[in-house]
Amino acid sequence: MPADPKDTGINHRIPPGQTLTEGFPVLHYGSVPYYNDMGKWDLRLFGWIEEEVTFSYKDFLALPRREFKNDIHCVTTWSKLDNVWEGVAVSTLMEHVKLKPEAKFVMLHGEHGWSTNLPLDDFLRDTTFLGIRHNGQLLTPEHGYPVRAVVPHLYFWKSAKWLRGIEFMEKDKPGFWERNGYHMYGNPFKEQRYDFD
Ligand SMILES: Nc1nc2c(c(=O)[nH]1)N[C@H]1C(S)=C(S)[C@@H](COP(=O)(O)O)O[C@H]1N2
Ligand SMILES: [Mo]
Repeated sequence: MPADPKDTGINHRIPPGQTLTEGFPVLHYGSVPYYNDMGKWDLRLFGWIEEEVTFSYKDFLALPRREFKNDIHCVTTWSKLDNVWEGVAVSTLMEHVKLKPEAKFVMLHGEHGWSTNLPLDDFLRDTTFLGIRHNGQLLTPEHGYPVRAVVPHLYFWKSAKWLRGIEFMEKDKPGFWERNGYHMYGNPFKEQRYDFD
């Protein structure tokens, strides 16, 4: 590619076919869950692990959190740069889990049976986390309160809102959008939008 004198250094951060937005669009299938009793909320880790682990909301909030900065890319062609999040690193979460050797893929389960799949190695990246705050504010119900996954190196549909379960799987299986024509992996820099890309 020829050098572009107007390139301020962010062009390489914008994947092909994407347009920047300053807003924060809300996108999901189905309805937004509203929680009025956090005592009923939990996050269950299950599948190919030595022992199932369930975090209550209180347990979850007791996990150490840190700041994450990233860019997000939605398959519907918007990208949003320089997001600042607060969340629990996957490495912190995994201190409570002993993986079995069979575990190779992960299914993230949201509220109402929504799900999305990714390889275990992508889940374990140090850029993947479980977020509770975005740009200084607690996640709104529309953006996934109380806890959403954030997997910034894949299209944003992999970032499950209203996370309730993390399933460790031996074989890859399509989640909700993946069953409906989206790509099994979803690398935005390779434009892996649909399963025929
Ligand atoms: N539980 C759940 N998580 C979800 C979705 C959904 O329908 N249900 N949609 C995904 C899609 S397609 C996108 S683009 C992002 C949008 O997140 P936002 O509404 O915070 O921008 O959430 C993802 N996470
Ligand atoms: Mo999306």
